[in-house]
Amino acid sequence: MYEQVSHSLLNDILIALKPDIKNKKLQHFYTRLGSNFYAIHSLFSVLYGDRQDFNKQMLRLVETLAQQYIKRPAALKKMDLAREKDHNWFLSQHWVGMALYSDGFAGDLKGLQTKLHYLQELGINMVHIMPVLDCPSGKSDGGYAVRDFRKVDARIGTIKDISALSANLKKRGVLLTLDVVVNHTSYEHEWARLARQGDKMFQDYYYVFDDREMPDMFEESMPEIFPETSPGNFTWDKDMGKWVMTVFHDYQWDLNYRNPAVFIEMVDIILFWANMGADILRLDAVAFLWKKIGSTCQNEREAHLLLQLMKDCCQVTAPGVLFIAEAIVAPVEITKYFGEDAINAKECEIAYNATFMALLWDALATKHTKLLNIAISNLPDKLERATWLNYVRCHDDIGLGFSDTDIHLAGYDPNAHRRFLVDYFTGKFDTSPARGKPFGQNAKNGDARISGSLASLVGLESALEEENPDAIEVAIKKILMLHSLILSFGGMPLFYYGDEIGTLNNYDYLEDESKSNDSRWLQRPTTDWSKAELRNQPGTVEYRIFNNLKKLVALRKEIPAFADYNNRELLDVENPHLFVFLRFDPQNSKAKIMVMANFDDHPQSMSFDTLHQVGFSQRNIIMDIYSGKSPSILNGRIVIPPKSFYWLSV
Ligand code: OTU
Repeated sequence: MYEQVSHSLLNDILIALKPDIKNKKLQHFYTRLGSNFYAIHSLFSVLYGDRQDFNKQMLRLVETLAQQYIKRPAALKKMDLAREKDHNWFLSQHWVGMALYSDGFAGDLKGLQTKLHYLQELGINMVHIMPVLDCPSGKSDGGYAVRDFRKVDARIGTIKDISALSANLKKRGVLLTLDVVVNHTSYEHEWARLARQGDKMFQDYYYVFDDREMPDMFEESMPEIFPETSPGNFTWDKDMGKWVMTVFHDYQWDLNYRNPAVFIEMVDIILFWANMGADILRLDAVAFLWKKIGSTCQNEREAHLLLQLMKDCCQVTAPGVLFIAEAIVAPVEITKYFGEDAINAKECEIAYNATFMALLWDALATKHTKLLNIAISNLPDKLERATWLNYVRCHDDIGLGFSDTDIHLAGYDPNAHRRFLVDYFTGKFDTSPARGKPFGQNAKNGDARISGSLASLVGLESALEEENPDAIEVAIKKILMLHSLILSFGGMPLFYYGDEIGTLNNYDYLEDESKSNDSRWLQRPTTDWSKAELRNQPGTVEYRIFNNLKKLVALRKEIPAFADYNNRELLDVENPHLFVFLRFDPQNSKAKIMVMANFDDHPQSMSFDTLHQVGFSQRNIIMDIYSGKSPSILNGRIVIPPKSFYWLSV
């Protein structure tokens, strides 16, 4: 029955389309629209079905999809067709990404083009260029407070530079990832400006209230995201004489997706960037898309429906483009952003594996892998056509979002344990070499997160200061071990710029008033290219990190068992310092890799029987493909040195 309603509406819409659309030959567009329309219509009805102008809004949406399809460059349309045929292309072990700020990395977008060879030298073939759009200076949130969704920030270049960069990357076979900040705009965005001038239509683009009645009700259940710099979730706007919802900074206004006009505008923007040549779009802060009194205003069902709808719309116009969900939320919530009740990802094909990231830091601090093992074995299975973005560090803080139940199971008290981790990484203990800083400390509930660059958090900064070669060696080992895990876990590894040469904390931000209260700037470096040059000089820290990572990247690409097909088995090896999992190739049962990591400061071992059980029977021909050596075996146990890893194969 329902299909019939949707078919008849689709027919009406096709008749009503503007002549400039109707007169075009849009065969592939119509095929895709036909096959996705039932889903689009159903989702749009659930969200906006009670509106008088529902059919008109549906028509506007379809027109938006068609207009952007017409504008989509022929080369990208060709790529769409190829990717539809090979729709699991992104699950391959071939891809290795890096996230970077174009200004921090290379001065600006033009500069970035001159440094692509450096990324390729390391083996990077996916680049996430951190937000490039126009933001008010000093109130930019590192690019996440967008003033104009179609204008590149003058500091780093122009839209032409993006086109040139995108074309250059395509020639090199490197994927381009760009951000779309879907949850909020800058208070200086045109919509916000008009709202401030009293335009009711644009006030309806945001959550705007005359008095504190509704904001107070929302506040009863909403947590604070930036408690130090932007406490509360609403800001009084003098010009408007009203309260506006600002979940992040007071200059970031939350968009109101109860208004279909907002949804259609954002779909238009998503498709605009798809048409600029982005292969992957990182949708920022997706957990926050729907606000409801009585809830935390995160992970609401409607937020998922909106994402499914965005995906279905993108499927019609630019089906080759993937979405990354940036949802730094509880482990059980994250997998929902792949889309529930489906085999194929219905929302975002890729999601940040924030759980794994935080667990790696936990294992590093405790030297124990109990929590890591428990939490990974409790991680829900992903959908078939979905994959993780595995990372060690990024531009944000490290949030300690493990589940309390898992922390209990590991034998810790959740609050005390989280406190310990913050203290450890901010160097509060004599035994800790870490040089992080707290971020987002909340005096009301004791919450805190951690900032700092990878190198400074693992102790390289303090080791270099002490000129202690042993400590330097340990720090480098930690950097390599963590990367060996994100490269082998299953999913796309995402390096963070600077980590490949051991870049330390950047303290410059303390001199800048607009940044000094946000410790996340510690981990947003300006690349020192003379330091990067040292990667060519044997013996230097840069050489040791860069070249070993390069080797790991190259090896990963050669190992089909590292592609992501739910082909990982976590092994219980009865040693609380080890993290061990098996990767296998679904196409070839003989091609197996055993990944082992020892988080302890002492050598650790596991029984050879465990390996035997999973098919590593002949101990004499087992080899670590990274070092090219056989691991030592003592009394029937395989031994792994401190802060080290193996990629074992037969
Ligand atoms: C994202 O962050 C960005 O990565 C941050 O750089 C921005 O400040 C923020 O959005 C606002 O645009 O929304 O779902 O703990 O992890 O704010 C997670 C803070 C986000 C970040 C969180 C995150």
